Amino acid sequence: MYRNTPPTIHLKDYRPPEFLIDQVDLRFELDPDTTQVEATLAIRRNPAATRGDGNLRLDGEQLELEYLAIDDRPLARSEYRVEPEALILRRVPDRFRLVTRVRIHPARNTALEGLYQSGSMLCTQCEAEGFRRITYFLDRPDVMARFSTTLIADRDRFPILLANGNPGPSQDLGDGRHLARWDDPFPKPCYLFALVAGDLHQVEDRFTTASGREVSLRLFVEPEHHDQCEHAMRSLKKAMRWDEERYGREYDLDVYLIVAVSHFNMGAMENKGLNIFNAKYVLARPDTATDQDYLGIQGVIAHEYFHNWTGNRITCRDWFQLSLKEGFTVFRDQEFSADMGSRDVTRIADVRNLRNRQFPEDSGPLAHPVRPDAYIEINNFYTATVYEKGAELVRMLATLLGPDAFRRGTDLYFARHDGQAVTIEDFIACLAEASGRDLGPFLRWYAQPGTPELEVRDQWEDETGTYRLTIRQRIPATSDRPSSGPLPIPVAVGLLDAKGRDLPLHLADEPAPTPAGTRVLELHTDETSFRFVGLAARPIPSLLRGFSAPVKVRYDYSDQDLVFLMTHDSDGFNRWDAAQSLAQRLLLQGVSEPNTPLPSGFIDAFRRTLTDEDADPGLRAEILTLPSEAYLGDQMETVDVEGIHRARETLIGQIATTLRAELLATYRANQDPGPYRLTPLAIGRRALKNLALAYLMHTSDDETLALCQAQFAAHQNMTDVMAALRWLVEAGGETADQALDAFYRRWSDDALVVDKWFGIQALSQRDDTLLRVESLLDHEAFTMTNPNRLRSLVGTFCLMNQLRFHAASGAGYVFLVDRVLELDPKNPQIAARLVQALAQWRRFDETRRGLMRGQLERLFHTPDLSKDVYEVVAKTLG
Ligand code: 0A1
Ligand code: ZN
Repeated sequence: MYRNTPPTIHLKDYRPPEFLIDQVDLRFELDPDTTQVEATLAIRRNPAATRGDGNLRLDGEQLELEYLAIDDRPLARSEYRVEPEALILRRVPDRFRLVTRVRIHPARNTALEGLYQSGSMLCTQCEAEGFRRITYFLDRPDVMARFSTTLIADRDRFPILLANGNPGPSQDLGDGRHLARWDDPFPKPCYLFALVAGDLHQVEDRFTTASGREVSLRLFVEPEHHDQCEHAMRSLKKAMRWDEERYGREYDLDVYLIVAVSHFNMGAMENKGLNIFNAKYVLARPDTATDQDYLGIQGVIAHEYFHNWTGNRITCRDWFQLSLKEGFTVFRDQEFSADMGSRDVTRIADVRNLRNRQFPEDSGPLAHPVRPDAYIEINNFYTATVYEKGAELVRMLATLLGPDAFRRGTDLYFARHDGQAVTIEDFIACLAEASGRDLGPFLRWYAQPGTPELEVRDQWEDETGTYRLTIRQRIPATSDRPSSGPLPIPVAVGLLDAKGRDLPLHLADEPAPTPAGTRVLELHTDETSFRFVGLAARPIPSLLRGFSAPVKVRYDYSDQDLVFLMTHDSDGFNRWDAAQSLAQRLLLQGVSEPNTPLPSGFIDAFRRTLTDEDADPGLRAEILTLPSEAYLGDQMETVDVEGIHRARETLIGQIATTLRAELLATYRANQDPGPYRLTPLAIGRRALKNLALAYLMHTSDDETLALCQAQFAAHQNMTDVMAALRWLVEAGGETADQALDAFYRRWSDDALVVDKWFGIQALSQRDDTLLRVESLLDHEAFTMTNPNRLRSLVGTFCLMNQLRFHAASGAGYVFLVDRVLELDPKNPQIAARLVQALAQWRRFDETRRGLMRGQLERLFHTPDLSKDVYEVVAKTLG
């Protein structure tokens, strides 16, 4: 139990800051045990704010104040007050220079917020509110200041000293220490502050911007990773060029620094000029990283780079506007990835991720709008809704405006708001002004939680050759919030003839048809009808192509329609989506009536896709991948954990047995003995081959087992090794143990690969998985203090293994809560994320519901929970 319920912060209470800070000069004497931070702040009253009580309240947590002066005059005890989370200065002048000196303890910082130690280096993480653990400050994004940073540290232990901006003079201090100065000319909020000190290997490259500026690009990694940097550097240069071409955005400092650290709560951080990355999103070599790792690195490197404009040059007025920078930046990185790789496969991966993570969030107890209006702990709002649904909203805006008007809108946004901290309304206003469209109603998307549903009906009139589509939108009622009114929704559709060709689309009130292909229909009211004329026969509709809006579509397709779309649709995304819908239907039928025969044509469509040499192998692999157990669970009123598993295994078995010859042929045809390449084709071929292997291993006879073992032993690249290891582990017994031992022996020195080793064991569907996971807690390589390691074992088991985590005994739930209680005092951010494994508790049968509820209550009644965990538990219990 939280002794006093922590306060809720509301968007409606936003007030401009009473004071502004123009210049910050920081001086760090760095040491892992005790670091001294001296801050000199040029502070003035904000003319745009109403006057308060004349006091100045600075944020500060876990700081030991040593010195305090205004305009060089040390303050008397009566002139200030130190509280656990603030420093209050009484009756300050309208304009003054404040000097504070505090002591902090990086090596004791296990929360990894503020200044902390990772291995032998020191680094920072300030978003959202970590800067207040470094020095007293107005820790809010609408206070933008110019920063200079002076770093002093032992030269041998910390030869590299980095901070934001451009490098200034450095100096040997003669006493074993050295000093480096950094100046950032761009005003920024303090959440973008960063420093790094360490003994690091540097990889350097150059980039010439479109206007001819030379930028030095530097990547810093722990020395043993010196040969795992190439892909990150290449990705950075591609992202820099893409942002110039696509958005007209150039880089603005002389240097761009990226540091890979092994202890990091999230993926990476866009600190101005000095990005700090979870090493997982930097380091790659073909023998250590999978294709998915490579793509993840490319996407995250781009994401952080794109933040330089969408987040840094223009930032958020307050944390409720988080999606202003995150939604837009995710949209930008998704489009970049689509341009660099296979557009269909990229889109499918993004939508699968949205459906698997955001849709459940949006229908559960933690649902919130893309722009939340209240929070207890802002760190809990770095969510799939703010990020991924936020990106879908920007995508819809881009679709509604079209590429030219959208670009005019973003140009206007960058020109008008450069150097400012703004709101989502400011962004929308620029898009509206540049396009001449009224986007007022679109703001409802930002305020309305829940996934809208589109009910689609159609009608064919043979005599007139008219086809009518009627689309009704329904916004699910979420708890306390009334629907905000109809949403503007772009619905991309195509109509197919019996041969699968796209038809010209001629709406009744238009003089001429648009050419065959896709067109975007717009919904603005609760129900809209579209009448297509001039058709020779009833068409088959291909709805919501490319997933043009984050909604659920209900349309009464027959099994045959879905088979047809899965094999014929010109829209690759919808081919996949039709396959998903059909597989979902069969699987859910299989749960309730286990012996239902497969509809005719299903296996045939699978066979055709498997052997369709003309289609992109990556897309074929996606089409042939069945929906996950968790996704199927989310489609059921009450999740039937074992029923879903059984039905899915049965279907996989049927496919594997019937198509064994084709699967073997596909496996062999897509072997690639050459050097590792990262082209979409090479990635797609590996995906297809490993999908074939997964089906084949389901029957696991001697022949397929030998194939799998050979692939594992050949060690061509980590993608193939992991694919093989996964099924060897699933095979169990000695086969599994030998493979796991060999893998660990080979890779025990590479932390990111060891994470994979833990993860694959936690993912196993074998019935002893929890026991194994529990014993792995005692493994020499396991530690709770590294978030990657913790996620790989505990996170994978609790969040990605529905079958075993939700074992009917409830042992998984007890295991989870034990870990959360252990972790919460050390790293509340990660603890709060783990608790979310229980968020869907109401969706399960009565027994499991009771067991989960019991564990949530156990948490709720624990004294001194962090705000982070308290908020998640309280909202989950409801
Ligand atoms: N802004 C970063 C994500 C991030 C957020 C919070 C963090 O610590 C609490 C760290 C990183 C991004 O979007 O990449
Ligand atoms: Zn981001």
